[in-house]
Amino acid sequence: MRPHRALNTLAGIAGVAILLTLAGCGKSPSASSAPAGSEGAAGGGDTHAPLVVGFSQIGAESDWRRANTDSIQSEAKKRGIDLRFSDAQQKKENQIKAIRSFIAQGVDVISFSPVVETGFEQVLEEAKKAGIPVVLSDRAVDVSDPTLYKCFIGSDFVEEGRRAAQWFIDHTEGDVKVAELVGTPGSAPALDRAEGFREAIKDVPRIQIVWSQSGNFTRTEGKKAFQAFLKSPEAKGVGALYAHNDDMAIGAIQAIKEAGLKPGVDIKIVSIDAVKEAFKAMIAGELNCTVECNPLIGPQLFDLIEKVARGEEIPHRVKVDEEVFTQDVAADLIDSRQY
Ligand code: GZL
Repeated sequence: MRPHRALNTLAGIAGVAILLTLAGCGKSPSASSAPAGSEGAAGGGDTHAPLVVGFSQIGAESDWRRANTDSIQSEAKKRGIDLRFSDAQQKKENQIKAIRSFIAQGVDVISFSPVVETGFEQVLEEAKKAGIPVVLSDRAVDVSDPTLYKCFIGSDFVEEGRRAAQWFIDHTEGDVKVAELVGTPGSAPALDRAEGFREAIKDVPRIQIVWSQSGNFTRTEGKKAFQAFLKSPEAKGVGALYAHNDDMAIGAIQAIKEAGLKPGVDIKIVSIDAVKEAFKAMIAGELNCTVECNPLIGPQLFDLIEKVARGEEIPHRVKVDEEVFTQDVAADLIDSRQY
């Protein structure tokens, strides 16, 4: 069963737990504050030794990811945590290798953002056998045993897909043919953003997705995929693009302009993340709406990790609050955007 379905049934119960827990998380826990990399036995066991956390990051594929990495690395530094950070270059096998290395190093807690939902069961079993708790950051895994990880902190990608569709429902009339640039195939955000969008338009027959292809969450691949689409017969009559992230939308905007069309006008565009480049595109009238997906989860993530290191209970699912931004507010808000 895909994680968000299983976990949503517990959402209500966990809701109060989440609020109570995060309230507790707000206080800086009494974990050691020794500077990162200081001497002393690794691990939270000794009150003076820094907490040792192994983190496998997906890569640096988008502005969102780079902001997420900055948030994680800066928060670990601020808390004096010994962060063992690994960049997987968007490859699952690199993440599995990194997690095995963290197990061998005997870190206190493992955290990672799984590039895709499946294929991590075995290595998570190994971490559990080694007694090392795991906290998922940003993306979920699809595993049969939910005890293989202590918590998943990240956005509600299905809701993000619904919100993207809602912009087209509210701001278009008549028949709308939609092209979709999909994120990394098999990843939680790609699967869930596709699901949420389709759920929202299932009772709106005038809006139909007529083309769907992966741009792997990158600007380059998004542009390449959309260039090919614009040259194909499938592009006839398409007046809308739904991109699973801003980077792919920005690549598509370049392709649309090179094809002599007006992005945001000839082809209305809604994407997800709400990075600064998306605000610039909205100010230029080239993007119509971006649905926020907040990458700045470092503080919440390490609140949860430090609680786990102290053996305290934490909610199995923590959602990140987010908004929707449109052209009319972009100029006022761009200077306040932190990523
Ligand atoms: C979403 C995150 C996605 C972003 C993309 O939480 O996993 O991965 O939407 C990023 O920009 O590449």
